[in-house]
Amino acid sequence: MKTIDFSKIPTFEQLPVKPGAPPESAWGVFGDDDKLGCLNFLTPEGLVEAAGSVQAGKVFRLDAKVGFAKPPLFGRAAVSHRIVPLGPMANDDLLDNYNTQEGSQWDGFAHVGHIRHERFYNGVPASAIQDGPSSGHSVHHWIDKFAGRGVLIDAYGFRKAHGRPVKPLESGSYSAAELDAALQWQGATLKPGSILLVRTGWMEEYEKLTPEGKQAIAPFDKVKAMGIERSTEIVAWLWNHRVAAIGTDCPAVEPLPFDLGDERALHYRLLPLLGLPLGELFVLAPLAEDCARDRRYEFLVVSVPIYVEGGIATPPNAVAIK
Ligand code: UVW
Repeated sequence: MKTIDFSKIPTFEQLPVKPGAPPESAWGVFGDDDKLGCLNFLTPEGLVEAAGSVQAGKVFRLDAKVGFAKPPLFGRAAVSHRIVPLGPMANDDLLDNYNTQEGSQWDGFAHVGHIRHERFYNGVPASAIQDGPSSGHSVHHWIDKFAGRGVLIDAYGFRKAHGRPVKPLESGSYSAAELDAALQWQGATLKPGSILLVRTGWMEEYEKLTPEGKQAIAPFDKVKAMGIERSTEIVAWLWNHRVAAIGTDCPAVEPLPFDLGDERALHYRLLPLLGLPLGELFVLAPLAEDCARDRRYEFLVVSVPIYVEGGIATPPNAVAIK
């Protein structure tokens, strides 16, 4: 973690700063060899300040249990847990077939490159994505960088409180204006260098489905979800607020279904262009309920990515502490 001078960071409107970099890209802002992207907005000062928001001694786990999605979404492999006896009084574990994106996850920068520019964040080519420490991008670069101020926007709770219909398992979106309105309703602010969590209600609704219902919505072309609007406005809003990472309780941060050929997809604009980690399938309801009770939507977030050199994505292994 490094101190940064936020006043020297270009606005979204000033991007790109690097000659030849694609429009709307933050390539070069944090250096040509940067592997952290917006995680650079998490500073030692921000972390110390966030520690001050720990006042009640409450810990909220943000990952669902491994294997919660049955079957995993988008055709991903299902993990299985086996106990391997070592001796009469000793055991090990085996997690077979573990896909780091089978459930709650941060998408790393090697997960998705830009379809037209054919580059990953900061201009890294596909040929540089490989197994091991020399990969062009990897979640192992994040293992000691992912802690700081967390802010929850309970977009789902905001709509419900205003008597507006909200169907998390249907396609729909939250605009920047609505996120601002929800923040105001909560009495919260989004300070520069925050890990932003947005509750859409998707996980809670998913848990209410029958096994057959879960099976039916699992394929990529069948999943529907409320999410963050696919718009230039929201991309600018995230960058100009210096959001360090965005974690949601829906499957793709953005609404589903989405067209993989659509350049406006947030997966293309946020991961490869801005270098913003995307968090999906987080557990946010217990945290949201607690925030509504004490009207405190700011807390410490600590996420410890899996230490796999060359890792594409990671379970968040994250907690919010109040
Ligand atoms: C999609 O691309 C829809 O999601 P994920 O980040 O899980 O691959």
